[in-house]
Amino acid sequence: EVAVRIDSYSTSLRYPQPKSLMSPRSDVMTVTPWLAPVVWDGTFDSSIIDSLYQPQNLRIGTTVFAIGKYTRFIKGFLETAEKHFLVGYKVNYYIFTDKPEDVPSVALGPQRNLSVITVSKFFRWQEISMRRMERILNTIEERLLKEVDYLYCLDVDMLFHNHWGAEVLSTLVAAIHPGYYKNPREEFPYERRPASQAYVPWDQGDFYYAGAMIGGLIENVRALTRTCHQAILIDKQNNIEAAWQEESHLNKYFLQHKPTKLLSPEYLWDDTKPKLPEIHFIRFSTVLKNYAEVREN
Ligand code: 2GW
Ligand code: MN
Repeated sequence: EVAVRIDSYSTSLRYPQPKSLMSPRSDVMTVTPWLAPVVWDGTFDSSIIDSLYQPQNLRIGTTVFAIGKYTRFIKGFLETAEKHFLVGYKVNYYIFTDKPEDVPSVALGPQRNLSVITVSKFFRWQEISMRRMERILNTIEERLLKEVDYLYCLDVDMLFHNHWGAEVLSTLVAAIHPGYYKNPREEFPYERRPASQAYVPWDQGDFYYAGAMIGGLIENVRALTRTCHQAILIDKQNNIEAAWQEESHLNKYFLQHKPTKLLSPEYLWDDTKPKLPEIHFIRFSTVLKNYAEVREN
């Protein structure tokens, strides 16, 4: 049982009283119409969050794919994750790579471990990205169900810059894409062809969610990867590939299975964008990369 045990709360902790008539933020949405919190700076108190989650001795898994030239991103990802990602919690990194000899050794803190999982390289980059769903699903069923309570699946071409802590934990967690949080739904780059399993009609959609972060309880991430992988296979049989590969399928899934917690763009930023006033902290952000160079075979 991994639900938060409120009964274990220690009364020794002192913190400012929550104010019933005051919203922590007036400039951003902090709760969705289905009552899922949207995590922004100012909406949570880390000392309370940690006092709830720390006693549960949670095991948190993190999958990261680094295939071909993307092995160059592992070092920065891990070094900065050690500074900011769920520090103080038991974290297992699972690095999927075709070049296990290129995985650098990075000093890990206490209670933190790393497993390398050797996988083959797909010829098309779209497959490399899309097949993560299948590979995560298989690994969940082979071992992660036994090894972790929560699983977070992240892009590797990223760096942590600030706290990314236990406030992200919930049953099913999505990150709002930094490129589309101000846009009307008609401008979201959903798959618009009805022939695809990822199809979303123009008059539907809550947010545009990023493919670079999927999280939640292991059973919920299992259900998500299973459904998305099956949808990708059906599309393949029908000779159609969704506009943004697995990100399109993920967006269809989150429309039908609402996330229980949303991460604001603080939690998944893009360094090519200027920092905007509502973004108090950039916590995790894409590394600027030379697309042409890193993507050639
Ligand atoms: C990807 C695109 C083109 C050429 C190579 C690759 C590639 C990706 C690769 O050679 N090796 C590799 O390990 N990857 C993994 O796939 C790696 O973990 C990377 O972070 C992830 C997604 O590829 P990435 O980071 O180049 O895609 P983004 O950041 O431009 O894209 C978003 O859209 C993608 C779908 O097209 C995914 O949904 C991704 O999660 C999104 O962030
Ligand atoms: Mn990426």
